[in-house]
Amino acid sequence: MSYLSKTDPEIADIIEKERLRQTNGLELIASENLVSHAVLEAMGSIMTNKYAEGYPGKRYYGGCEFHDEAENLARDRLKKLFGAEYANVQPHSGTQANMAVYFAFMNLGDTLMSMKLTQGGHLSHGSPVSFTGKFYKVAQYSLDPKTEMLDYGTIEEMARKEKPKMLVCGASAYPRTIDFKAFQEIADSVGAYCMADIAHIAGLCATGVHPNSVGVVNFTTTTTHKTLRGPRGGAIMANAEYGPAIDKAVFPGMQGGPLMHTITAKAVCFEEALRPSFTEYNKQIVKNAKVLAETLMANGLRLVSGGTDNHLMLLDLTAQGITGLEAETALGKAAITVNKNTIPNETKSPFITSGLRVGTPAVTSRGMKESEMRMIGNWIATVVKDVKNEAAIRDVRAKVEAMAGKFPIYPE
Ligand code: DSN
Repeated sequence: MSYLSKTDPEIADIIEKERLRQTNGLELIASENLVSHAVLEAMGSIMTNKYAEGYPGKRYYGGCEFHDEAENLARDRLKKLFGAEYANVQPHSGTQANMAVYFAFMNLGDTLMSMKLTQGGHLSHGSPVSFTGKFYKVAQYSLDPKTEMLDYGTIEEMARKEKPKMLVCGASAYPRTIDFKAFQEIADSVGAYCMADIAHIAGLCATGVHPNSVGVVNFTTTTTHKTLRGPRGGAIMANAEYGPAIDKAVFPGMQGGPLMHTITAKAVCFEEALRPSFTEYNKQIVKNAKVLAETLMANGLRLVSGGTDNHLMLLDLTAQGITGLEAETALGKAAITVNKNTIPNETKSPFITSGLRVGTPAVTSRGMKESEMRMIGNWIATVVKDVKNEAAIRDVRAKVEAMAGKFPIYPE
């Protein structure tokens, strides 16, 4: 920040405060992560200075030869990582990746079938407050009320009745394995397309820690900043036959100039993800999540579906008599960052909620392992069982900061 601190000390100070927050606390928001120095460098590079509307070899601006090289590398590395025939790395976000697939293969008013937001789905899967709920007819499936897991029989029944044009699988708060093959089979049986939004579990899918959706379902969309540990952005993968329609839907369909510094940083992230150490990292994310989940349950807390198979877990705080908002606030005071989250059959608003979503990607990036997860689980339990006990919260905060100090976010 040597330039910024001289030219704009106000902003430099804000960034420094955020650096300290990330350094001294524990980031347990399931959709967040810590990128490498190399990704940061690419994001902050002169690649931001260029317009490159179009695609490699067919741009609407001159001087794009090195941007072509960067975008080609990003696409090739992403294809290699997931075994995809086709990739588009231009979507600015996961929602825009989803939008491009819908725009490419659906007409306005067609039926979109997906998981309900309160059951773990995503806003861009058909919520009435998103364009998806306004442009399309939406049919939404829930989890099995007993197991709190996906019930493929019920989903198949609903698909037969609703006859969707697009069946969406993937979630933002589902702690269990998703059977992509089953979803594609259901879609095939009713003549629908199947799209998997793997934003949360992309790193797990790329490394075989969770089954891969690419090559199984028609379209796979993702973000690049969650378990993939790259810059904030989106991407789409599919079989080659779908490529031209998706390319057109992204540009010029819904975006203008691609963010070339982000695409360059995506290329860096995908190369990092191709290394064996990234597989070890993703295995550790899941091991850590399992231990954290067991520790929370051993402390008497209820987890939706009774555990986790992936990087996240969902706490149901109903028995504690507190809301997700109260728990998030109390844990925030203890320097543990989490987010309140709706749980299946939620009775409260999305701003209050009865649950908390907790994930291990960022703390695993810092090198924390099972023993740290046991401590973190016990600290979370201490706070959420007694959210008004300021002395106990202060005590947990001191312990959190001491542990965080041993795991720097950017060790030299
Ligand atoms: N906001 C993301 C998450 O936290 O899961 C999804 O878009």
